[in-house]
Amino acid sequence: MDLNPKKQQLLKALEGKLPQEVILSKSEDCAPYGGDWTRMTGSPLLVFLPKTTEQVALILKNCNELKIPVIPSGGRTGLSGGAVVTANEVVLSLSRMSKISSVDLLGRTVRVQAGAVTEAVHEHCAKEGLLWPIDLASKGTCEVGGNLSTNAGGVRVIRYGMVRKWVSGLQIVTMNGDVIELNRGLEKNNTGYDLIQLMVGAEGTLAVITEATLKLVRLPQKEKVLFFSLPSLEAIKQLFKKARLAPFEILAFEFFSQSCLKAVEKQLNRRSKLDKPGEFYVLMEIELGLGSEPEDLLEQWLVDVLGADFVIDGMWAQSSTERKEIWGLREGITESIALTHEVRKYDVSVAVSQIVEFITEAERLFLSMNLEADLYLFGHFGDGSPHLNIVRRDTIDHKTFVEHCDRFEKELYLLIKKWGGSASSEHGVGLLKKSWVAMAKTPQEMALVKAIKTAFDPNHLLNPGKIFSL
Ligand code: 2HG
Ligand code: ZN
Repeated sequence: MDLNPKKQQLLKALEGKLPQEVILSKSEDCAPYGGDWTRMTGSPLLVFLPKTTEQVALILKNCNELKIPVIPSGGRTGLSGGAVVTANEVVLSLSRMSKISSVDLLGRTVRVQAGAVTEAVHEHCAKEGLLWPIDLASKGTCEVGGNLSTNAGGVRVIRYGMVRKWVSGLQIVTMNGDVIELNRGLEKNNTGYDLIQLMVGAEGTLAVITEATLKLVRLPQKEKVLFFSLPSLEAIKQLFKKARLAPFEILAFEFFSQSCLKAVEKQLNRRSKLDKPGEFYVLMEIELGLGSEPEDLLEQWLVDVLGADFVIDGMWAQSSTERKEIWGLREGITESIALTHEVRKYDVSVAVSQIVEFITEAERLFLSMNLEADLYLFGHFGDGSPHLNIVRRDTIDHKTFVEHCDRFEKELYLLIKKWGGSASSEHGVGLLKKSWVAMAKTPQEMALVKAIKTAFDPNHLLNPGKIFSL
């Protein structure tokens, strides 16, 4: 028999008020909800899987009264530990609230519940020729509530920006059980503080998002995927300059190093279709204009680029299968590296115009420290957002690896500061980037942040310890 008094009190307070299937109490049933893709994990006190906003409100209100901390949970694909259980908190999973309403064609919006899976929203809106333009490798598992709470990025930020641009209404529930509608999907509503934008990126520390009105765009019509091998980072910059001046819209401009490609090729057991390898690769997705002969313009551009000395090889996908194959090489990197190795991840951003200089210096720093680890470089070149994955060599154990990474991290954060960048470009802060927040924000800024937290959640019970410690 489980004697945890808080657990017994909460179950008693909710007795007869919630259907049985909403509550998981056996530790083996709760365990999968304790962690995320960082592989950090903890044991939830209880897991709730509500089906309605009223149930969310009831759970939060009772937890508040009993002073029990709550972790809101989406698809748990985060890479910063934002949804990880650390001290036996209750987990509130929104996964069973996954309804997607019909698309509002005039308003170009769709109303969804927070547990809707991102890819399901894409498929739903595609039937109307529309798109919620958030595209990330985890789209088949991550949920809209998590996307909003972390202000997710992804591979199309260069074209559409981050998640915060694509929401015009939120329903939230505060810790005391109040249900609040924010902005009601209005395009224009100039009435002071924008609480939606405060909720986006709050990582579930202020209130729980239960529904959202998402803004949509026309589905790109004529997409093309191009793939290049290049000799250096400087060459990527030159290609990017050419692409910026080209007669088409860039939807994605992603890069990765040869070691990343090799890891993915090994895992997928197939080779890239480029004949000549390079130190780096670029996947570029574009949308052709709707005017006459756009393909001819692209062909001319490609011939010109392939003739330049900074490109080793290049191709353009000839079918949707080939397009998916090329995207598979980019989207498979995280998994391919993590499957066989222990990894420490850095999700950095600097001004787009300085990305090459920054990566060069970061790489130099890494090599100068002679760590028993390898550096895998990839990410969103066109957003100034490289991912640095540090991979443990077999010559050291886990403990030594952590020490090596901690040493590197200190220096890396100083470097990021020097370049005026950020140590969390798109993965959020969670548990892993807290030292960066403490270092990057002034005491005055932190005091305001903490005052906002206290205004929403006076007992400090929502996702405690994430982003900052109180
Ligand atoms: C990506 O861009 C994701 O693929 C994951 O943000 C990055 O694994 C990583 O470090
Ligand atoms: Zn990324």
